Amino acid sequence: MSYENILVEQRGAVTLVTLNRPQALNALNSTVLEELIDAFAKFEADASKGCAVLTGAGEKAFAAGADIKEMFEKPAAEFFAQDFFSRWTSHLVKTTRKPWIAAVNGFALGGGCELAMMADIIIASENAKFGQPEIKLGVGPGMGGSQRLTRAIGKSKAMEMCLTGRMMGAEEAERSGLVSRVVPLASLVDEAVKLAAEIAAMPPLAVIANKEAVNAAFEMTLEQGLIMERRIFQVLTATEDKVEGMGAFIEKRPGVWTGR
Ligand code: CO8
Repeated sequence: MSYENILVEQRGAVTLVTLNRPQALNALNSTVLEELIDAFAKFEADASKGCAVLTGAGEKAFAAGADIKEMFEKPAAEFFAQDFFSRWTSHLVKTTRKPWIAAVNGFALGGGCELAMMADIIIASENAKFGQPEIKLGVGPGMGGSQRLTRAIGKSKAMEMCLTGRMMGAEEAERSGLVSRVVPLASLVDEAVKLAAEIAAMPPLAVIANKEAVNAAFEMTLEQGLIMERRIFQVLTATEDKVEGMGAFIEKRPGVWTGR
């Protein structure tokens, strides 16, 4: 598949994907959806890649939301029949077992904020702005904003943002736990790729298992989550990488991972 609306680059063990519709502030249309699903499927299938980064082209926006011009004329029956945008959650969140980082450069609004929140880690540039402005369009979040934002920053702030469309700047987003760190715009992609490379250099099975364990915290009771965490730990002790990792520690040398 050749891409019209995204760019894909390979940087060592990291796949860098860039939303590339800067003239529309990287608004997310159906073509972007299909292309991102394809790019993420290729990343997931490529054993030489351990982590991905998703960012937006230009200095102004990660993504200013779902494409309003595309949605304007779409009848309700079509939104329903297509289960509009549901495929992102199944492909980018459930099927992608390897971790990926959203490097948010500017506006992440509506579906753009929701796409960033599908990532395992969000890093923001100093000019980043997060928001769920759908209420101003007479609708509401439709790709997880009311659920993931609330889990990330709590009810009061999420409610205020969904009810007023207020945007949250990078500093507030870091303080509120939505993003893991804020960096200058000029170094955003390099910082994200550096972090992704650090993750990609970890034992691959442990990476996938750790991601599953952290994500379980959003789905399970504490008791269920703690059981799952123990089982994951116990399963990982059967891997070659556990023998290598613990042996390397004792021998005071770096581990060399096989992913088995
Ligand atoms: N869709 C389509 N085009 C867009 C979008 C968008 N979301 N955002 C910006 N653009 C376009 C503009 O129309 C403009 O194009 P043109 O030059 O052809 O007129 C170009 O990008 C530049 O935008 P502006 O001139 O508006 O730039 P400003 O700097 O003045 O403003 C803003 C920047 C504040 C970001 C402004 O563009 C804006 O408010 N954009 C819309 C933000 C928004 O409302 N996002 C939410 C969209 S709804 C959504 O995401 C729902 C997701 C759930 C769907 C799932 C359903 C199940």
